[in-house]
Amino acid sequence: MEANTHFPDPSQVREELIQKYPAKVAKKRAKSIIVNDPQIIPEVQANVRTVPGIITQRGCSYAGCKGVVLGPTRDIVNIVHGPIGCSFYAWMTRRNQTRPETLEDANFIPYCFSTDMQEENIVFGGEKKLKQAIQEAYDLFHPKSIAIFSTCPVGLIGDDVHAASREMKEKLGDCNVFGFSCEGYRGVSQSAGHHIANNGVFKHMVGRNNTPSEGKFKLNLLGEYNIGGDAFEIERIFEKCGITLVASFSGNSTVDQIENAHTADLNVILCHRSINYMGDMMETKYGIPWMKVNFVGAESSAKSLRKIAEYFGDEGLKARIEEVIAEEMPKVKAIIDEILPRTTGKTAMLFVGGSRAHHYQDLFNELGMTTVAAGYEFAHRDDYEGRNVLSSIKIDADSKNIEELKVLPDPELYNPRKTEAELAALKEKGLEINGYEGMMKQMTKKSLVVDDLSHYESEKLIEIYKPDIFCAGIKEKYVVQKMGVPLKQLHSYDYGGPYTGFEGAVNFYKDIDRMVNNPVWKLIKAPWEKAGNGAALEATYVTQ
Ligand code: CFM
Repeated sequence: MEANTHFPDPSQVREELIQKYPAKVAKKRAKSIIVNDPQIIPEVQANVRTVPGIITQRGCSYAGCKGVVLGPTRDIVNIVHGPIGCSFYAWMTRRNQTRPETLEDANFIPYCFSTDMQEENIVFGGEKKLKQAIQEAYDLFHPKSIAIFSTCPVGLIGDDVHAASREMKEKLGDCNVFGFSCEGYRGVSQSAGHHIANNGVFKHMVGRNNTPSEGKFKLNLLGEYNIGGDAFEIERIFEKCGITLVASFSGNSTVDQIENAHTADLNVILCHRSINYMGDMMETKYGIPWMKVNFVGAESSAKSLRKIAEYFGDEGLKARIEEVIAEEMPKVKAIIDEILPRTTGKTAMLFVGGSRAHHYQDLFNELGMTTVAAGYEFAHRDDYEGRNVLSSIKIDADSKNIEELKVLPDPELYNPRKTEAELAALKEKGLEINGYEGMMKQMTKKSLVVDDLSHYESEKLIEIYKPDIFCAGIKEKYVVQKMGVPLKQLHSYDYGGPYTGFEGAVNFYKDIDRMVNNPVWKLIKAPWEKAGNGAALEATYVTQ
């Protein structure tokens, strides 16, 4: 795509963004605000602590572990060990959908399990209460698995959730109980929680069920959490193509699937940030290669399917996939042809967690729209610059805090699915195995890349660029819309979705068309605009 020349000078924008900060803060933020060059990708400061006082978009380690990775599996009872607030705000807020096969199948997603820690538990310890909670959940539901999530006070008072889990697992006999030390403060963001979750799922779940899985082309879908039904659409496509989905980590998934995941022959990774650890660990222990794919965008979906076919190297599968693409694409094309003239030339900004700021650029490209600025809340340098920078990433004290599992090939189950020669041949064909090129390579020259965007910076960016749409989350939504710019929630999708695959692409085109072409935005005046230039705005509050 052509470089965007009709936009403000990004170097100047960068200066403007940091101008108001104290010198020390400005110096730090400057390293995370980068003018892109896809040819010579500059270094982005990422995965470092947010400066105190700055309003960040980030969440916590507990959110990444409990909410993101473990939350979407429907038949695990996820007990939060902590004060009730940590559960209330984590309860069903991510729109991860699930579809039990029968009405009798376990589905605990609508429930909210908490030990409801009180002051007494903080002073005298909460392990007794935790064990009681595990027993109560078991008696009520008889789940296959119970997972325990530590909130901040648990780490502070030293409750041993692992010992309590072990004890209860032994006592109950037929329930797999395991704990996570995912206290909110464990890392600089929810990214730490992803890593902790990957370690726990790998240690306590994957490999427990060796029943061979059926099917000729068996894969796991890693890093797809079925927000707004995304996984349902991918499942539909796989089924049509004759691809067997052994397990999904973890949208629309079950305990049995994850425990059996090591019987698949390929891992495809959607969200690299949250689950790449699993891909690497499964490769080392079981010999299953992983491949980065993207099912966000119709073209990207077709490309990803072709990559899968190439990996399996089966002519029948290749032909079937071409048939499916040929069947699905005309429906997509009919819609995009109608919408494209209305969206072409418009601009977007994307600031979401760790993957979508990259993936959704494909859908905006399909709409003829340019992403002028994008960034992640909590991703690492490899998600920006590509995995080839992995060896040069400095491991700081915060990262050291998170356990790196020592993984070895399994003496019985290690079975390299491809020989070295086969892998080399695939590489030769342009198939990147265990690789990810990151977001910046795909973005235009002189677009702006901002890591851990602050609230102040987001307002400034909008003021300067006046984008046609801003993509972020609920915390940003109404502030941005009051500035007269529509905000699409890319975490929860507002009330929409699915946005993956072919049907998802159509949904997205229609939703974005409705948003960027709605005349209502021109009628909105921000409070300061209404007050007139220079008029001071005051907060109003009630006093007694
Ligand atoms: Fe991966 Fe996600 Fe994302 Fe993420 Fe998230 Fe999410 Fe996200 Mo919200 S796992 S990194 S921690 S794609 S919850 S489904 S939307 S910030 S960009």
